Amino acid sequence: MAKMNLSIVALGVVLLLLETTEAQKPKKRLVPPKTSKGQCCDEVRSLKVQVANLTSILEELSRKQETDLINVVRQVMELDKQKQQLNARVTEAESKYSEVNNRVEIMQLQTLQSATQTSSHAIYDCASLYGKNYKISGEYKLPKDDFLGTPEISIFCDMETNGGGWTLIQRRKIGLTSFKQDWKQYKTGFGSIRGDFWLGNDNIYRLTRQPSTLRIEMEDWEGETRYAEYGFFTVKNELNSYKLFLANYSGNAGNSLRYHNNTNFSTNDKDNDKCVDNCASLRKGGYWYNCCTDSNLNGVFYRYGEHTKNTDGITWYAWHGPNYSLKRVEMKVRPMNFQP
Ligand SMILES: [Ca+2]
Repeated sequence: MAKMNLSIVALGVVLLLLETTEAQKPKKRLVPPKTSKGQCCDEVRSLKVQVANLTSILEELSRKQETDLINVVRQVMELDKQKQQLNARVTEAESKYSEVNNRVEIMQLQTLQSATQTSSHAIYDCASLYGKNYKISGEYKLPKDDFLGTPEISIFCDMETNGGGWTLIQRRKIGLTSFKQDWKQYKTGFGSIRGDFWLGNDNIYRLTRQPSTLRIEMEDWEGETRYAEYGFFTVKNELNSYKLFLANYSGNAGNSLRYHNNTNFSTNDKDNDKCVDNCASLRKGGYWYNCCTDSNLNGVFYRYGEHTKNTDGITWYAWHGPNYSLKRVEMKVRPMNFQP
């Protein structure tokens, strides 16, 4: 019995041993994945570290790039500023040069004028100056006219446009000179010959006693330019209210002075228009008003941004209608028979 019992115990031990080995088997199988998982995690960890390093390198690079870019932009801005300063210096030098040049011109002219005062080669306008070989645009002097009793005047000559020889009778470009002036001012002229001015109705009469051409050049706020030319242009004297006569339109701005043909000059203190209203007062400038206007080159100067709000601006209806005030205008005359 005891032997049997022993063998049962032995069998039991064997079985138990077998069971434990069986039980250990799966454990043994678990070992290899356990080690590979460890390797993988290490690899992932090291990759993560590498990625982190690369990311920080990238970040540093992009920061550096940004600073580099900012530096380059700064340098460009600095260079731009220097360029502007140099440009300003060049402009200043140029303007000084042209100023000096102009003074020399005027001195030469005055010498010439005093030398030819008694000769028959009289100087009437920019066209006769051009004929005497003065071919630089700028300010000149006209001697007094004893016959008309008009004094010596400063004139501005355009010696370039379409052959040159043009005497400016009006200019709008700066906008600081008011054109809301009375009869007396429009008669003698006002403003600055290098800036905005009206040459004066007496002087316009003096210039257009010889058969003349009128050229009007205009610029809008978009920088586009147009012109209107009248092959025939003249005004009468003060006794006849500087009545306007013109004909033979050509150009690309449209014929917005035709409506003013055969009309007298009006100012806010002298209503010579063909209307119940006082056009000069309504439109705030002296002009050859009909009833009232198809153009008003002596209207109010409105700056960019406010140039499309009013009807009393510098208008030329055929181009921009009644609500657009032009940026720049020049009115100039020369004899019909001028040969460049
Ligand atoms: Ca009236």
